[in-house]
Amino acid sequence: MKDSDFQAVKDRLGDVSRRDFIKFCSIMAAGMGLPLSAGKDLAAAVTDPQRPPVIWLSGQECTGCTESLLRPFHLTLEHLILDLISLEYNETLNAGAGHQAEEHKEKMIEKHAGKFILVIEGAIPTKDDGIYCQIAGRPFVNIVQETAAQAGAVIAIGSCAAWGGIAAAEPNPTGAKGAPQVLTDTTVLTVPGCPPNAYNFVSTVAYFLTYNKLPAMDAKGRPKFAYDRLIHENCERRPHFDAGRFAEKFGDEGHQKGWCLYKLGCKGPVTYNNCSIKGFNDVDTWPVDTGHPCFGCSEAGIGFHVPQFTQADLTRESLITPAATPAGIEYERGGGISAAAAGLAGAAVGAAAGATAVAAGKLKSSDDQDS
Ligand code: FSX
Ligand code: SF4
Ligand code: F3S
Repeated sequence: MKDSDFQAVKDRLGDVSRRDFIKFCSIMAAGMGLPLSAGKDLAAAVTDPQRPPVIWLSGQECTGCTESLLRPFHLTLEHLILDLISLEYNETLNAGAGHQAEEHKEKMIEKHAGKFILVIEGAIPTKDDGIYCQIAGRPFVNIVQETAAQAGAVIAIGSCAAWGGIAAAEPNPTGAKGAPQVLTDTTVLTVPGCPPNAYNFVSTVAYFLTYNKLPAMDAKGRPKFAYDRLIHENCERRPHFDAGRFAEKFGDEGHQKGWCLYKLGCKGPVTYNNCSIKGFNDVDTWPVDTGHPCFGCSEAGIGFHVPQFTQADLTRESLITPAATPAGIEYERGGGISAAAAGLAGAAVGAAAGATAVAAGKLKSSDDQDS
């Protein structure tokens, strides 16, 4: 990072020293599986005066994605990066409005054609030629298609933009779709979650600015550094799941003791995300930590689709993957999951060998254990 580049942005960083700034970037690099030394490259890229800007389009959504980026009130990495990503158009944050904002957007698109990062927030209604979401008198779907054709990279932030989210829940009256379903000929990186963790988004943007390419993605277009593990694999309540200790009702003894929320409908065993590792914003917490089952908000086909209190189907993967922490020894053994779920679990683990026997034993139904 050049001294002159850092000085040019220093007034926007408040009291943060050059050294601390590089440290922040190194932590972000490590979170993406990069060597700590890559932090210097990230710092140089996000302070480069020539960095490409971000154009942010908002469609059918609640603005929660933008809000989640704004929540930190201490000087945090997210805050710093949001200030530095050169956000040239975002309807919630624009200083101008109406014609003035639209003209500025067009100018920026023209000036940075082929280089700017297009961020899409919100679902894209497609029914009846997209008339159910219009901006400046034009259907959002058309704006998205035209802008994406000129972008250097396209990122869909939030579940709405990634796969339709709440807007696409049955019966989906507006024909809402995610960006990958509309931009079928374009590579779209998705950062699902309702809202997603700001950290995953800013890390992705910093990666693109540094390496001029998007980070490695899974088959659903999600950055692997954040979405390659089930929430259940690293959940702090996992030792209770493995030991058969479950909250049965909100407020019961198990719930008060912090036991596993599987029986209350937790979708952690079928949802890929890093919520259990990387807490949200300053509060550094996540739904399960606060006592609420994961709703599967980031997983297509789960969030806004499978009812909240329906127990997740346990797969072989969710059972055999070792937990990040060993089971505690201070509690007595719990009663196990329901007979129906145990049957599914048994079928799933039956196909695997070795370590699965341990999990299978722990997942016996209450009936089995009583007899
Ligand atoms: Fe809201 Fe974003 Fe949910 Fe959707 O997040 S938090 S409804 S994913 O598009 O604003
Ligand atoms: Fe955590 Fe939910 Fe898995 Fe229980 S079912 S261990 S609460 S992710
Ligand atoms: Fe969403 Fe579940 Fe994480 S509800 S925020 S994916 S814990």
